[in-house]
Amino acid sequence: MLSEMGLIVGAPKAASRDGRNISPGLLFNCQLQNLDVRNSTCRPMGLTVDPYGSYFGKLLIQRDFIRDDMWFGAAIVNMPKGKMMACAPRWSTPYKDKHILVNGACYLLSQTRGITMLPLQERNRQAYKTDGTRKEYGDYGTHLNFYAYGQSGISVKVTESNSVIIGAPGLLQWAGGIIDYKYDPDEGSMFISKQPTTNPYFTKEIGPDDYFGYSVESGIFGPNKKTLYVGGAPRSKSGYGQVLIFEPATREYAPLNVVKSLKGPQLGSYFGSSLCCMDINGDGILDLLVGAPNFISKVGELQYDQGAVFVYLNSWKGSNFTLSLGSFVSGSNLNGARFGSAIANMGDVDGDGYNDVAIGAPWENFGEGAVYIYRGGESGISSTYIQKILAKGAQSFGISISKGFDVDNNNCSDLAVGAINSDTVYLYRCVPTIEVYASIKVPDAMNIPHNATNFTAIFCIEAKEQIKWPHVKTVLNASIHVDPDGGRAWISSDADYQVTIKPGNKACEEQTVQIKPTADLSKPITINFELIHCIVLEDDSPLFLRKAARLSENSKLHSSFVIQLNRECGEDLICKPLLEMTLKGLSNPYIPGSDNKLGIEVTVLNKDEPAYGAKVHLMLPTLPKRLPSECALKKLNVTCDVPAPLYRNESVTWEIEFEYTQNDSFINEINIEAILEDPLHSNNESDKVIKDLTIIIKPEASFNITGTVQPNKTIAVSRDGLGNGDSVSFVHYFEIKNLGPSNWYNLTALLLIPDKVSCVFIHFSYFIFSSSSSAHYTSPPRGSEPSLSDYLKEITMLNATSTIILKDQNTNSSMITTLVLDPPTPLWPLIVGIVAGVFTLAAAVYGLYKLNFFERTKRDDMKRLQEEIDSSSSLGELNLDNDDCTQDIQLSEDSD
Ligand SMILES: [Ca+2]
Ligand SMILES: [Ca+2]
Ligand SMILES: [Ca+2]
Repeated sequence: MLSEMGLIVGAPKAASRDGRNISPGLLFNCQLQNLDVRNSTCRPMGLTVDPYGSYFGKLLIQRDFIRDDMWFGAAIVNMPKGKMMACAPRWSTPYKDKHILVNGACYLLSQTRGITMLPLQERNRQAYKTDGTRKEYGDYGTHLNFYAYGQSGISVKVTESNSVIIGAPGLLQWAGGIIDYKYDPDEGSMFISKQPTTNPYFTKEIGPDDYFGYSVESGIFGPNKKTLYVGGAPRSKSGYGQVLIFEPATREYAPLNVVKSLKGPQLGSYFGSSLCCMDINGDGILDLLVGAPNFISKVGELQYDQGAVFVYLNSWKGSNFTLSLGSFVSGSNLNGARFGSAIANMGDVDGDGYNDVAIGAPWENFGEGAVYIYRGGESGISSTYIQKILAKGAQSFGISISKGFDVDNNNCSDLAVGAINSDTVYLYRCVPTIEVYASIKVPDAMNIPHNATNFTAIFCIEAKEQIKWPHVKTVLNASIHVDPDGGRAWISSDADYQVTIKPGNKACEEQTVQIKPTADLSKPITINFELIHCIVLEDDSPLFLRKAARLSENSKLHSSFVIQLNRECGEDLICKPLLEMTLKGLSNPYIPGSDNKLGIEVTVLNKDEPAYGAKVHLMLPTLPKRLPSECALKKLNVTCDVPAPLYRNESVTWEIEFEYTQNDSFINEINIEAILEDPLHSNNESDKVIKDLTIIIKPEASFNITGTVQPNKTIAVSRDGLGNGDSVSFVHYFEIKNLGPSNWYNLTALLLIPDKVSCVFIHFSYFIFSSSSSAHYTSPPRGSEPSLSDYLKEITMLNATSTIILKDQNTNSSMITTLVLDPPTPLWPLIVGIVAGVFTLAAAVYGLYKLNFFERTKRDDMKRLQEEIDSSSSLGELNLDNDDCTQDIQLSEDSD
C-alpha cells in the first residue's frame, strides 16, 4: 500500500518477531525518504517500541491479537487522516474446546493507537439454524456454519461514505458476506461502529460455497450519488462467478438490496475474484473492472489460467445506471499467468485525461509474474497494453498492486507491486508524459509558380500544454526527407537536427525546398518530417530523470506534406499531355557525296497539358555520328528524353545524322522506326505512337570523258610498207573523270576499237579515291571481215575510230585516226590499233590501283556504236612524249 504514510507492505506468512514461535504475518514499513536508493529497508511495524520512520513508530499491536497463521496483512487499506486498516482473515479462536473458529479479524491503526476488530466474534451467531427454504443449503443440514468460518478480512475497502467494508467469504457455509463498519473521519478519532451484517441466507443471489466477499469494492455508480458496495463471488453461479452491486444493508435478516448482478462469462474463470471501480472512459461516471484470473481466452487443448479483466462501462439513463460489458483484456494470454489477479487504478499517469490501470499476472512465465499497464480512453480500456513490467528475479510479481500514489511529488502516480514468493515489493515511479506533434506547413502551397525552383516549408514541433507537468522537457531528433523516392527536391540546409521542447511550446524551422529545374513534376512531391525521441529511459537506470518526459502514444511523430507543384495540369492536378511526333529524313532521297545529310529529324510537339517523362525510342539502321544531349545510345537503339516539362505548344526537335558506310552505287533504302512513349498515357501499348521512315539512298555521279590521239590525227601509210608487212601504230587516249557528287563503284565502260584493227592492247592507268571501276574491251573476231589492207587498196583512206561508252551513264566519246594510203602501194596490211584509257575518278588520290577487265562484246554492237560515234567530240591534240607512250603502250597480238 502506498500512501502519505509511505509504503506499507503486508507479509501474511511472516514469522513473529515477539519471541513466539508462530507465523502470524507482519506489516512492514518501507523507507521512502531517499528514492534514489535502489534497495530500501523495510521494518516490521507495531511489534516493538523501537521507532522507525514517522508512522506507527510508537504503535504496539496488542499481543493477544497476534495469532499463529492468521495472515495478518493479507489485506491492508489506507484510511483518511493517517489511519489504516490491516486484516488477518485466518484469525481464529477456540470454541468450546472442540472447534477452532476462523472468524478473521482486522486491526485499525493510527500513529499512536490500535484497535482490534473482531466482527464475527458474536457467540450466538457462529451457527445458524435454517428453516429449509433454501434448498441449496440442504446438504449442510439445518445447522449451518454462520460466522464460524467467516474469514473476514480477506478483502477490505474504504468506501466513499465513511465506511469500511470487509469481505467475509466464509460466512454461512461459504456463501460469503460483507461486513460494514462506519468510522469517524475526524483526525484522532478511533471510533468505529459495526453495521448490520446481512445473513446470506436471505439473499437469493448467493448460495453456499459462492465465496461472496472474496473481493470488495464500492463506489457511486448512479445519478442518485449513493454509495454502493460491490462484492465478488468467484464460485457463484455454479462456478461462473458473480459480482453483486448492492446497497449497504440495514437489517441482518433481510435480503441484500442487489442493484446489479454480473455473471461471469466462463465456467471456472474465477470471475469476481478481483474488482476495481474506476472511471476508465473519462465520462465522469464510475465503471467497473472485474478480474477472472482463470479465464481462458485462447481456445484449444491445454489452455488454462490465462486470465482476463472485463470492463463494464457505466452509463446513466434517467435515475438509473447500466453496466455494459465493453471489452476485456488478457495480457499476453499465457497459460498459468492468472492475469487479473490484481487490478489497480493508477489514476491518469500519461496526462491524457483518462485514468489508467495496472493489472497483475503474478504466475506468468512459470511463476515470475508480470504487470500490464493499460490506458483508459474514450471507448474504455485500450485493447493492448502500453507497458508490460517485468521484475528480474521476482516470483509472483504482480500478485498485489497498490493504488496509484505519488510518492515523489512529480504529479504522476507511482506504483508498488508485490512479489510475495520472492519477498520483495517493487516501487515504480511514474515518468511524466509529453505529447508532441510534428507538422509541415507550406505557406504558398497553392500559389507556387510552375517554374519555381524553390519554395518555403515550415517544420513545426508542438508539445501539448500539460497542466500536470509544465516543468518537463524533452529532446527530439528531427529529420526532414524531401521527395524520398524521386530525388527531385531537397532542402539546402541540414535535414537532421535536434529540438528541445516543453509542454505548451512550439518550435518551428523554416526551410527552403529546392526543386530540380528539369524534374518531372507530374507526380506530387512528398515531404516527410520525422521525430525520434532522444532519451531512452532504461528500466534499470539508477537515475530517475526528474525533468525528463516520455512521449505519449498520442504523439504524432511523423508528418507528411504532399505538394503538387505543377499548376498547369488543371483542377485535377493530373497532367494529360497530347504529344505528337513527326519523323522525317534530313534529305530524302539522300545523295551520297552531295551536301545532303543522311539522318532524321524527330519532333515532339505537345498540344495539351504539360508533359513529363516522355521518351522517344529510335531504332536506327546505322550508327549516329553524334547524339543530342537528351539521347542515349544502346547498340542501335537510341532513347531520347523529352525535356520536362514540355508545356502546351512547346516542341522539341532532335536531328540525328548517320554515318554513311555503303560501298556500292546501287540505290538503297534505310528504315527508321520511332516510338513515342508517354508515361502519363502509358497504360497500354496503344498509347505509344509509332512512326516509320524510309530514306532512299541514291548515289549520283556524272562522268566526263576526254582524250587524245597519237601520233597524229592523220597518218600516211605507204603502199610499199604495207606490201612489206609493216604495221601502222596509233594511240587513242581516253580519260574518264567522275564529276561526282557520289563516289562510284562498278562503273562499266565499253570500249569499241576501230574496224580492221587486228590487235589491241589496252592499258588502264587508273587513279581512284574510294571507288572501283571496270572497263570492257571488245575485240573483233579475225578473218570474218575483209582485211583493212584490202579495204585501203580500194578506198585509199580509212577513219580508224575507237569509242568508249559508259554504260548506264549515257556518256560516250570517240577518237578518230585517219589513215591515208599513198599510191601505188597495192596492199593494206594489218593495222594495229592501240587504245588506252585513263580513268580519273576522284579528286583526291590516295591509292594507285591497276585493274584490267577485258570482256568480249558483240561485233554488232561495235558496228552500231561506231555509227553513233560523235566525230565532233573534242579531242585536243596532246603532245605526249613518244617514249612515255611506248613505255605504257605496247603492241601485242590479239590474245583472244
Ligand atoms: Ca466511465
Ligand atoms: Ca491516461
Ligand atoms: Ca510520482
